[in-house]
Amino acid sequence: MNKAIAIIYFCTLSILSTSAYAERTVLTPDTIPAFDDIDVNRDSSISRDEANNSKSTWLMKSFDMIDKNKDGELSKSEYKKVKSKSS
Ligand SMILES: [Ca+2]
Ligand SMILES: [Ca+2]
Repeated sequence: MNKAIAIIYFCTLSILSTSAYAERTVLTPDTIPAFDDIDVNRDSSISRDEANNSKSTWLMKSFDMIDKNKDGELSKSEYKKVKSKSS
């Protein structure tokens, strides 16, 4: 009995994690937050902290993808490339 419950539990878990993964592959949402709204300290780049504070799950997930030169910051030009791709 307990074994059956455990199997159901793990099946449910794997289904949930699969759908979460599928969501992560979405590259650009319908609405991308404005650069200036995320760049809180106005240094013309978006830090990881600013991305996390933006409440945009898309931005948090896509941060590494957008950061082409891997310096841990999103420059305005890096961000613009994503925006132009979506429109
Ligand atoms: Ca900034
Ligand atoms: Ca960068």
